[in-house]
Parts: sequence; structure tokens; C-alpha cells
Amino acid sequence: MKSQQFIDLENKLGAHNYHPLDVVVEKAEGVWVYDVDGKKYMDCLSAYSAVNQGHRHPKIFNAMVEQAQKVTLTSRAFRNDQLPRLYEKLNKMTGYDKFLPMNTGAEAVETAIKTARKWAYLNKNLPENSAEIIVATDNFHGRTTTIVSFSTDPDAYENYGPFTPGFIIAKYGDIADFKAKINNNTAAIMIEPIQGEAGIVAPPKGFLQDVAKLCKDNNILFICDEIQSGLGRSGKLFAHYYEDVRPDVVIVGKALGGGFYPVSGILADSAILDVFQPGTHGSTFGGNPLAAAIAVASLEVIEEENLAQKSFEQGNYFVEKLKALNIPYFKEVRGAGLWIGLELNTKARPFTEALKEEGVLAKETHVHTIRFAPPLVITKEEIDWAIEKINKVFTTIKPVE
Ligand code: IF1
Repeated sequence: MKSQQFIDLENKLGAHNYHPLDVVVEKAEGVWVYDVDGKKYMDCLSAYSAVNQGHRHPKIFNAMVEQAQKVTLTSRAFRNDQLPRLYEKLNKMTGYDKFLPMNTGAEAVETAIKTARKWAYLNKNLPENSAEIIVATDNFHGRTTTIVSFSTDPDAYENYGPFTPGFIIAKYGDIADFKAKINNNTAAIMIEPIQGEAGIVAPPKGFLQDVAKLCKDNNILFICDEIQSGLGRSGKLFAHYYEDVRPDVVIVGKALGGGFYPVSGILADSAILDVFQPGTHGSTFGGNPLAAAIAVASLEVIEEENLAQKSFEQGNYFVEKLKALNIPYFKEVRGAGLWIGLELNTKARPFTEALKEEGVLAKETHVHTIRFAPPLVITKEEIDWAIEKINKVFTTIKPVE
């Protein structure tokens, strides 16, 4: 079947909870994807930073195949020989004592919420059902009903009530507002160190340090959601490294699975993760040997290919070349590593559609911003190719309001 036939079938038989670009991907390699008609595109979204290592990285593929020939799923009712490898790898790479493995990012965020609440009841003697977690305006932490309970985006929460209580919203970047929202029932502050869905928005310099101090002074947990910003995307292994803070809990996901498998979880020291006793949390697939083998290989690629530093250098190069185009529609170019938010003074969708026609796949977020987040293995020559296409699109098409 050709692209249109796939599109018609999807529109007819699938729920319309997305408005995807009309590109029907059949295969992918590195930074490139190919549609069913054989057309080649550069992937500048990386599955929302789940493919930092590039599509189908051979080392991760081989680790997956090798493990799949041995055992894939045991449940946690038994032990397996791959999960301890992942624990050791993460402990060595991040310095946190322990890891609690889950599958999707939202499950890891839910696990962080349960960790903070459990820790607060056990360590601060909070009255039952009183624990509060302070989150940020414009947050994105996933799509479960509890998580959308504290979203500030109506598209994310409208008509999904009744909502889970116990979440207070403070203005992202405004430490005084976070301070004002703390009370005796506060268990934690949970933020993205750089906001992804909001359009690659970094907080004012020093904000993370202020949050860390606020948490320490008030005996509350500092939870950093690094599901999208982490594992090299921001130009450091973790985006919170830009401010040299050590959150009490770090949530990881997406690129931990290298684009092959959903792997997520939370990193924390024993004093926090030991709040869990057998039977108090879990999941069918969390910590399965296939996921663990894939995650170890995914982390090894990030280390061996120095992807955080590459992201830093290539991201600076990409931003520099974008700014040098001097396009009048460009309102602001924001970036941290190869995580670039191009904010326009007009609607972004017509440009992402035109970019697709030129072979560049990028996604708009919140109407006016285009996110450029190619795999971290991208070369300067490939960036030059993309810049040339971006320039062509922004100097030929007329925006539609
Ligand atoms: C969609 C957004 C990005 C995340 C952070 C947790 C999660 C995500 C910081 C949950 C997931 C994904 C979800 C996906 C699109 C994408 C997204 F546009 F939705 F907001 F990246 F910005 N924390 N983000 O970014 O992880 O459960 O999805 O594994 O829902 O369309 P998940």
C-alpha cells in the first residue's frame, strides 16, 4: 500500500488522539527514516527524545536479540541475571544507591509520586491523606488521570475529572512562589529541570539550586523529571547538571530503552527507596530481563559515544546556524544541547508541513514553537543539510494565520 492508503486506514479505524504529519514510516536508521513510498527524511524529533542513540543502534539491537534468545520476561516473582547489571550500570553512572524499574515515563512519575508520599508519611508523620506535592505551571509529566490532575493545559485535563487531590501548582522559575506554597503537609517539589512540552523552557539561572535549598531547609524531597531532558539530550547527562544540584529522586525513561523498548524508573538513595516493602509497589513488566539488557546497552552507547558532549557541541552549532539565517518569523531560538525550541511569531504547523515536504520531520508544540531534537549521533554535515532545508522553507512559503 502507498502512504495515502495507510493514512486512510488509520483515519478510519484508529482513535484520533494525535494529529500526526502525513508521513508513513516504514524503516529507520540513525537520523534517517524512510516512508512506504521510499522517500527519505531526517528525524528531528527522535520520538520525543526516546531515540537519542539514533534509530536501531546496532549495539542495542544486538543486545536485544541476544537477550531475546535467552529469556524475555520472568515477572519480579523470580529474579533474573540482567536487572542487577542495570542496577550496577545506573549506580556507577549516576551515583544513586538504588533504582526502581518501571516501563513508561508516566509509570515512573507515578512511582515518584508514591515514593514522595510514602516517604513523607513515614518520615514526617503527616496526617493520613494529607501529603502535598508542589508542581510547576506548564508542566508535562505524562497522561494518567493522576498526572493530568495537576496539568495546567486544558487539552490534557479537560473532562477527565474527578482529579487526584494533593497537588499544588507554583509558577515555574519563581522560587518565591514555590516557597509560598510550602506547608507542613508538603512532601516534595517535582519539576522538569528544563520544560520540554512547554517548548524547551529553561528556568532562570540558579532556580534549581534555589529549589534544592528550599527542599533541604523544609525537609521535603526534590524530584527531577529527566524523562525527556535526561540521558544526554540537554548537552549534559542530566539537565540538572547545569546547576550542579543532586535531586533526591531522578525520574528516567525514553532513551533508557534506546528506541527499542519502554524502560523507565526512578533513581534515589536507600533512605528514600527503602520506603518500599515487598508487595507495596510493582508492575508486570517492570525490570524484565529484556528491558534491562536493552537499557544497559542504551546507557553504554551514551557513554561510549560521548553523546552528552556531542549533544552539547552539535546543539550549539545547530542553534548558531539557525540564528545566522536571520529569518523574520523567528521570535526566539532556545536550546540546551540538541534540544532546540524555535519559537515563531506565527503558527508553526504550516512550516512543519513544508519541512516534511523538504525531508525534515519536526513537530510543533503549543502552536508557535517547532522542536528540533534529532538523534544525538547527528553529524555537522547532516545539520548543514537540515539548515539548508529550514532556510529554503522559511524563505519561500508564506505563513497562514
Ligand atoms: C504524548 C508531550 C513530550 C515527558 C516528561 C513524563 C513523560 C513525558 C518530561 C511521560 C512524555 C511524551 C508523551 C507523548 C509526547 C511526548 C511529549 F508532547 F506529550 F509532552 F515529549 F513533550 N515526563 N512525553 O516528556 O512519559 O508515559 O509518555 O513514556 O503523550 O503524546 P511516557
